[in-house]
Amino acid sequence: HPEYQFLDLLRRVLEKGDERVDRTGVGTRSLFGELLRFDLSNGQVPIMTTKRVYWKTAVKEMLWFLTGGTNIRQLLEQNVKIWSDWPLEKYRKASGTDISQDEFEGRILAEDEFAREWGELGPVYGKQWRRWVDADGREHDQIGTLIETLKHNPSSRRMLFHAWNVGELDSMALPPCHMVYQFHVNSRNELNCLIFQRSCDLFLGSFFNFSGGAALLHMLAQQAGLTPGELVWVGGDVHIYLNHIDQVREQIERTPRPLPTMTLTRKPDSIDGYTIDDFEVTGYDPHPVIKGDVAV
Ligand code: DHF
Ligand code: TMP
Repeated sequence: HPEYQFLDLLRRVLEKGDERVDRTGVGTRSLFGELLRFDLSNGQVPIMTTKRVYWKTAVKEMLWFLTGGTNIRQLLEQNVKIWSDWPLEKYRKASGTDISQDEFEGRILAEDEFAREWGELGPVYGKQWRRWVDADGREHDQIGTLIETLKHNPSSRRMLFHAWNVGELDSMALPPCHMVYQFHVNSRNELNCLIFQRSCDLFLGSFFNFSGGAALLHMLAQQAGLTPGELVWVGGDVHIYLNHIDQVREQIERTPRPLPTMTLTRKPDSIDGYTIDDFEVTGYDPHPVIKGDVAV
């Protein structure tokens, strides 16, 4: 079962991880340089089963990246709250108030001006993927270029998009974690994707990264007239936060259930046409959710 690769990684990080203090002050156990492979060619998707993963939230996040958006308002309109902590922290510091997350999110939704000023994450994923600005001020749509290459020159070794725009890192709320996506088409017309993630929160972020990556692979394959192949995931600093250790111990005791399958119910005219309703996941019967606090 493919999920054992992931559970083994959790176990190794718990047992052998180097314990250190990280940027957030929470502390982690961490290993460096890990690789997981998931085969999507049989319809299965790496939506893990040893705890319930909110895969729709992960797909909505991926769709938001693809719009080129960088403001949390778009996410909140879809009831997605996973990116609120960072603007909230910034607003609390700047205003000196202790506004609740609910109230902050309410104001982002209700007030245009407030959303423009406080909902913005800076030039994060969406901006770099769809509108990377070069030294001459020209914008580059890396996703558009990728799809054209997949269609017309699929043997290329240059099919990738990148979010680590060095000159703009300082204006991002968080520098990109999943920063490079490279693609490959094999002789069976299957589309393979390699995600390079420099930093991975194994208990919270990873599930979203695998699920979102799988959704992206499905959309790109469909747009380019290919079928999904392998999702290869490479992690740099792969860690478990110290306040997630009990949860991870509980999770690794669980027995994986069959992975679900993903299908697209419709073929939109372009990569910009997808909505959450186009994704159908069947056979998802996970173990119960396990909660953990995110380190900000
Ligand atoms: N920082 C840290 N420390 N870890 C992260 O995983 C992380 N991820 C970011 C931004 N910064 C981060 C963006 N992605 C959650 C999941 C993904 C994510 C941010 C947060 C999260 O809190 N997940 C919870 C709740 C899910 C929900 O309420 O929908 C989970 O239990 O999966
Ligand atoms: P860092 O910038 O100091 O590495 O902190 C980013 C944290 O967020 C780190 O724990 C990794 C985690 N993360 C993910 O695991 N997946 C994601 O998609 C994002 C955005 C962050």
